[in-house]
Amino acid sequence: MPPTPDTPAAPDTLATPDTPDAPTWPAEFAERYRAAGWWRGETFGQMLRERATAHPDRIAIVDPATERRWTYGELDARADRLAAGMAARGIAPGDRVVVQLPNIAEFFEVVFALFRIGALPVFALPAHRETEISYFCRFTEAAAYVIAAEHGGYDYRALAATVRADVPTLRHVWVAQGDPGDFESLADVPAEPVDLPGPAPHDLAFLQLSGGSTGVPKLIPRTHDDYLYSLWGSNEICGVDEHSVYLCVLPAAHNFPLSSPGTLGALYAGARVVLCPRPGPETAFPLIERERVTLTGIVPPLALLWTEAAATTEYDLSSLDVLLVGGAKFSEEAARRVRPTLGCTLQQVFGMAEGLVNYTRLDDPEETIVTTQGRPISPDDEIRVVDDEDNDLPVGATGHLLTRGPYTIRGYWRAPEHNARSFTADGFYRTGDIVRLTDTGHLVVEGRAKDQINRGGEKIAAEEVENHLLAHPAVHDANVVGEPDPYLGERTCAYVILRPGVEPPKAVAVKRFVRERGLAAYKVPDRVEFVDAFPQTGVGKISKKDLRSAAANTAQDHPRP
Ligand code: OOB
Repeated sequence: MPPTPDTPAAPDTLATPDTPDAPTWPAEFAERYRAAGWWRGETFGQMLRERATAHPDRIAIVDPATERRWTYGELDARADRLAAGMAARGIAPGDRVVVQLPNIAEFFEVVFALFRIGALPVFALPAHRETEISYFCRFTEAAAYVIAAEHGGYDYRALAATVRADVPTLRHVWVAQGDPGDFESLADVPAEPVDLPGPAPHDLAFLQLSGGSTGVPKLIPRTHDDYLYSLWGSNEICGVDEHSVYLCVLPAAHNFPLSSPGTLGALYAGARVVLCPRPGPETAFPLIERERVTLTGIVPPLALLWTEAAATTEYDLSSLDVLLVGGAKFSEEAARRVRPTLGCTLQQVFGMAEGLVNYTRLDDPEETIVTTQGRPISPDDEIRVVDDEDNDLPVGATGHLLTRGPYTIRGYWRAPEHNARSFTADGFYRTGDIVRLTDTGHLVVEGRAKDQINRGGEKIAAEEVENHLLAHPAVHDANVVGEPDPYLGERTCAYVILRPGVEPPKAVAVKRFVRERGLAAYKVPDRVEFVDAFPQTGVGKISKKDLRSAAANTAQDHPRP
């Protein structure tokens, strides 16, 4: 066994010091969470080492696209060797490394190598393009960027070349799969393991992306202590143990498949992770049969597809015990179809990368499972449902959800102005969700106050897309809203006022313009409508509420092609 790179928390490091980059839990909260046993004082590096020592030959990761099966011992050794090679190339504790990988085994090798160093993965999604990646690299002053050469017909090396030319801090681009072109292959980085001091449990582990409602995404700083709690807390609720097999269907970097209970929860339990290269039933169902998958997590539009396909599938899905559905509201009718068609228990998940995760419990009555979005992981998750003036509302009333707890952040990374708005003075996170609490303590999501569109689980900040539309020379003003979609739940509609006297562009040209600005495809408006004016509120502000109902009416008249 190579030397242990992580040192346990020294007794004098028990506070969670505010980092210069983000506020963290006040000492009395940190003490409480430790005393309650939520924060166990471990790091991801130690966690993997312990599992690898206990059962080195057990399979940890199955990558069906390349027919690789890595044991815990192998994953651990790979993480050590990659950490040594990255450290030799100057990656130091606290450095940020943007990781943009599809669902391939290297994702875990890279992430655990960075955890061992104490460098922070910044979790980009494969759908992100130049606009997003340049921003993440620049804003985090990233030292490195990890990609696959190609995925889904897209060449990430071209993207990396542009970004590297743009961002002076970016010293390395590593290509984890495929021809590295002008960059270094990740396979050439590993070196003989070295003794690395490693992070402390209260240190930051990584930066996750917020769905956001502002012009640019905010970064979410998660610590080893707090994230590990969300993993084992989820495992207990979702029944994950060493016999579980978790199928990772959604992009691995997203908080839901990462931690609810996700791939990292499965690894925490000493279970097996199977990577699903594409989310459709034609890829997932054969893998469920072959690998005897016991649980997985998907978004509502996929759940619709899966339940439809399950009715006529030839594949044996009988190993599947639990289907987690979350990321967006799952309709009651669709929820009712899960057990009869897939033969497993539905678990609704209402979570957020900022922290709080709610689950329906496996032994909840069926009515609770299909009509609520669950209740929090922790007895120390504090939930407030408030009116517009932050007054607490009685149980059963609908209002804004505020939350605070042992795995909910106290502030975004390097964003003091946002933090003043997104958190109360006493540290509650303003989720932007409109909810109702039932008398059993379950939450029902009733809507959203934040200016965001939830397109089948993919979050789009209206302001971000509006800014891109405003860059079009013919556009005078733009407003982006969500409109109902039978499959996605919501899709985007952009209302645009054109400049007088210009040649009016076609709607498709406006969409193309947005796409060509290097934005993730899911953010390109589904529909663009030209108008002469926007509806206004009584005080003369633009009424997004009226735009939303106008969009809903049109959507009803013109269903999706
Ligand atoms: C998950 O995380 P994010 O950060 O992409 O998005 C969080 C937001 C929530 O604030 C809420 O607006 C929405 O997504 N949401 C749901 C929902 N689950 C998430 N809205 C209605 N019903 C649900 N079940 O999406 C996420 C993170 C961890 C686990 C699961 C989902």
